[in-house]
Amino acid sequence: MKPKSKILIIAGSDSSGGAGIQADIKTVTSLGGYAMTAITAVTSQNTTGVKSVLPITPKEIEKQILHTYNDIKPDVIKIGMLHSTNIINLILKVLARTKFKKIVLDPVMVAKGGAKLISNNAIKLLKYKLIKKAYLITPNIPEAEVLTKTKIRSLDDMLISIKILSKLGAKNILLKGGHLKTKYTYDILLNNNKMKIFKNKKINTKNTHGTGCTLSSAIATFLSCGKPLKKSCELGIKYVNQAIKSNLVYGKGNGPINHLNSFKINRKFL
Ligand code: PXL
Repeated sequence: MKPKSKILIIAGSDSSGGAGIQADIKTVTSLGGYAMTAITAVTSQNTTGVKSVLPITPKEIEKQILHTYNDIKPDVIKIGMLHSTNIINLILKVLARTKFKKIVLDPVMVAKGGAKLISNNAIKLLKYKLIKKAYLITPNIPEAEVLTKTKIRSLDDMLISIKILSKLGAKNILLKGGHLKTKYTYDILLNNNKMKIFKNKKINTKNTHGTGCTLSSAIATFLSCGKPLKKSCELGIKYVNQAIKSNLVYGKGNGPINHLNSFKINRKFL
């Protein structure tokens, strides 16, 4: 099978394989895309928590991006964990010098076990400089709370928060509602001043490590092969839900989802 499109992933490595660049590559590949990578940081972690984070130098990240990009042009860029102001400044510099078509930015802040994956100053830079460059941002509720300085406890709060987020300049926003303690999960897409709410039955499991990375990579893959934004989000959410439903139960903590539980979707939709 020949890949349908090419995606460059700029993100951190998760040694446990459930989140980060490992989740991104698995997602893009299982949905029929070609994954390229620029690693921003190496984390040592397992399902019970993060042991350490080693940032890669901006110079090395720049080389990974430009050397790859100058040879094989990606259709879409997915950005995940960025970690520091140095790394975000580098990404801003690279973006100014290249013609990336579409950027899907997952504003990664905290790992499932609570470890911080980005510094406070870097959050400011992401908020005021990088978000503007994105075609789509995919914050979850804790990330949206930080970015909007509001508390989100309900679907109504999400609707208020997404409007505040839109002032930061991203073209489109998918606010993910999985952290709310509701029977259903509500994910809201704001696109051209129009809201679309994706409502899905919540799957009761602690094994959801890497869902955010997976969703943004799945959406990036669907976009990269020409699907419209709303359809890409709908299919991305379906893919993640299928992957959660499989319930692998690996490890003692918050285990990974099953990226391979998707071939049905692949055949049906791509
Ligand atoms: O899920 C957010 C995330 C992103 N990137 C890396 C991670 C995690 C969570 O653990 O490890 C590298």
